[in-house]
Amino acid sequence: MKLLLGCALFLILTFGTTASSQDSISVCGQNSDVAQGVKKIRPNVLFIAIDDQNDWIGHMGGHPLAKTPHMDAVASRGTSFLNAHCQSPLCNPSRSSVLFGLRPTTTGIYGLSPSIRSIPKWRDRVSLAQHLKANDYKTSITGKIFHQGFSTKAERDSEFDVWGPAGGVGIKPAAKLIPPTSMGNHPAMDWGTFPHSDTEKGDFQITTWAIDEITKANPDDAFFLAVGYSLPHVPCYATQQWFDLYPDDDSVLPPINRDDRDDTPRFSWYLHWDLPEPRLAWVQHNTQWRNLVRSYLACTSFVDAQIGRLIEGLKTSGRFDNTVIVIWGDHGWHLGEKLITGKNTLWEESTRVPLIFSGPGITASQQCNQPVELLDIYPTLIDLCNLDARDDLEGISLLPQLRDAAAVRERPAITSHNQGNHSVRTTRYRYILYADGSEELYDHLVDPHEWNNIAAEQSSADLITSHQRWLPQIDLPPATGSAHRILVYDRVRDEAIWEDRITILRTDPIP
Ligand SMILES: [Ca+2]
Ligand SMILES: [Ca+2]
Repeated sequence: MKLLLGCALFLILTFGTTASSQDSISVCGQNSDVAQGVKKIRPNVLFIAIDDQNDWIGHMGGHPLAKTPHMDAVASRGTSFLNAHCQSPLCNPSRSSVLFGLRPTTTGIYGLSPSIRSIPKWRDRVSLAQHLKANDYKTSITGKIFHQGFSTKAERDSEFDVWGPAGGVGIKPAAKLIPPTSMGNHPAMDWGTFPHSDTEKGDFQITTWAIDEITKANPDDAFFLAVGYSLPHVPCYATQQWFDLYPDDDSVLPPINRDDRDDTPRFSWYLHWDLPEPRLAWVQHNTQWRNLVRSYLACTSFVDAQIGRLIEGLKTSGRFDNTVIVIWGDHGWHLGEKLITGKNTLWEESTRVPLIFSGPGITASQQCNQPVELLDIYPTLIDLCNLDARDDLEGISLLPQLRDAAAVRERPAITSHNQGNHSVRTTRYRYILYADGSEELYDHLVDPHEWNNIAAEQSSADLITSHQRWLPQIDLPPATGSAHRILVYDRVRDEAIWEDRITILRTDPIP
């Protein structure tokens, strides 16, 4: 009884304190610290990234048939941000932004290369994991968290304490399941089902490792466990049971507008000029559209089931109540909308992602409709873990919204893709400015699919001005060593250079 009373007093005394920490002790099975005579709780953090996961998550409503009961349960127990957006619609720049707290326009990282650590200015930048480690967290990683690997053990050790399996696709079919795709027949451009077991998949295996890591975690240590799922990134293979969740007919297809690109600037094509991801015309011509959509949905449900296993492992370990869970996708994915598949656009399909928080200090059963950024994860976790604030992060803590989803957040969500191309997403609108000065404006109140570009309408002028004031103040050219998905525009010559190899002229036919 004395112990229980002590615990209750401890909880009363410590909730919401901001004192800095020094010595770790274990009180009542909680991770805690003592500083200046004040004790405080240190929650564990389960940090779950999903590669190329768009808004096709049950409770987000991005696809009416999407089945993700486990993520929906996490959302019900916490706060889900329904208007959350990546800072770049591509793996490396988006993940660099999340993990290091910087916009792509601040680092110049827009492509799949370089890694942020190879840029001298950011070589010693303290990442989210390093900041937690410096505050006595035990940090563990498995699966795809960073886009790039690290070549030496010393480099890996400086990023995380413990490295689990890298995960990835796992078992693959003997040959591609779909016909050769246009634009290079990239091996990753594949999807469908073939005879295999869920246990042979990288995402299953990293989950097993992560559960074991939770189970054996020292109860006196707070842990930061980063688990990065590689699906539904292509190649998106799933076993038949996950396909069976979705009808094998055209009811699974997302709504599209055949004339959708008639009112988007020509420059919008430049952002995805020559990519491995096939266009809608290709998947339709090759009767692959429905197969791709079902494969993507099947993989999302499979990943959701792995998240269910993780949560179950957390509950079994007894650490569930003192663990902050954050689930995020690094950027979205088009599955036919705007006549393309893939990412590399500034539209809703590319930028909108799941962002869900649950755990201690987070109000349950909340959905927040205000625009927020993945960049906000770093400062939010600092607040939720009761760490000292940092003044070098470009995100804003979401703690006010995690307490009350209606708390006002003035700044919109900004997404950039190469220098000069930006989207500003407010509660109601999306404004896009391209490097050549062309623009788009969408009113989500009446146009949730962003089909009707109203930028040229006279009544839009004031709205455009009000959105433009949020454009990034710093807008760097690509960092040295940039490659893959890099677009550079010369305004004087009106020429765009794609990938350092293709000069795009105003008159070139769209590929
Ligand atoms: Ca990705
Ligand atoms: Ca349109």
